[in-house]
Amino acid sequence: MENISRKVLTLDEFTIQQLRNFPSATGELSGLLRDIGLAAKRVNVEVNKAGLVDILGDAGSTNVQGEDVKKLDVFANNQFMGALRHGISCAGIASEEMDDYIAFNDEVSKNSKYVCLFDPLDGSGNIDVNVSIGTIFGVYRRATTQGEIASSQDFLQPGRKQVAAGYIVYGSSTMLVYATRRGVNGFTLDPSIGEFCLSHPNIKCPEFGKIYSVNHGNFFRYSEGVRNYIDACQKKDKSNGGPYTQRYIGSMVSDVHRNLIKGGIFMYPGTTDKPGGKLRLLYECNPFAFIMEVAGGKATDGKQRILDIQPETLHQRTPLFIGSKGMMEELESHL
Ligand code: P6P
Repeated sequence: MENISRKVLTLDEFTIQQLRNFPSATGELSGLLRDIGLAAKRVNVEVNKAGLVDILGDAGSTNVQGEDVKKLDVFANNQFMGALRHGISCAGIASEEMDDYIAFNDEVSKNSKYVCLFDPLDGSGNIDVNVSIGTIFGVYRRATTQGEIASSQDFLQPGRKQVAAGYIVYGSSTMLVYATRRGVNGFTLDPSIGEFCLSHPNIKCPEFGKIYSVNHGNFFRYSEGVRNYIDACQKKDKSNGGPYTQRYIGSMVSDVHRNLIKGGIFMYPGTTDKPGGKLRLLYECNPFAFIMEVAGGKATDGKQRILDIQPETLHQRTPLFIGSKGMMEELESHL
């Protein structure tokens, strides 16, 4: 059966097409991705009107309809949790917004194959100033037996065990990008039909780029190796693959998305006061590390592959260096 030849494929059509190419697949992963796409559309509506809090009411107040206005990241968490709980593909979730994981205890969920970890709205501090923000998610096959209730070892798996990972960036347009081992594909929301449509098939990260992303405010708290690499970036010119430009939005989803598409390196190193860095391993760094490696890039904590780190706790942090393979190898020569 030839693939659908329609010019524009929706996310649902694409995941079903992937399913047709792998008859052994059960369709659960496609179902889970559709559930995430649905929640993303609901979050997108609220994010797009976030600037209207004076009309809609700020978090903790009641809006004109007399409903409790929730903080957007709590709202987003509830949307993704609700969509996954009511789907048929997820046995439980862990989230940046919740202290502990939640195992769904209905029969259908207990028989599901996957668990999902996510940061429902990363960079939510940027909402008030209209800077792009995003959702990040990772999907694992559960480590415990289907039929049992999910437990902590389902969520504390190294990132290399992910079967899928992705993000939604609520920016100038709203995009959903997800990776399986078969590739990375990007879908742009078409508001006229309310569907994510395939716009960036088979994304590959260029081996070299000219963008480096880091918070210079922490420069004198970085290690000597990191400072030497940043110095080398600033000295690039036409003779050695430069000149480089520094781009740092302060919203990880936007910074890493741009560097994935155009080539570049994003760094959130440890500092003298916070040697573990700021970014969370399980639901910020692991999903992006999976996506970047499938796209041909690299992701480390400065010493080892992010995807090889054995998690100890749900919310542990890690330093992160991620991006174009050639730029990462140059960084490693300085560390
Ligand atoms: P800093 C947003 O708060 C976030 O978690 C990431 O999205 C972003 O990359 C990082 O923090 C920015 O942190 O310390 O540079 O402001």
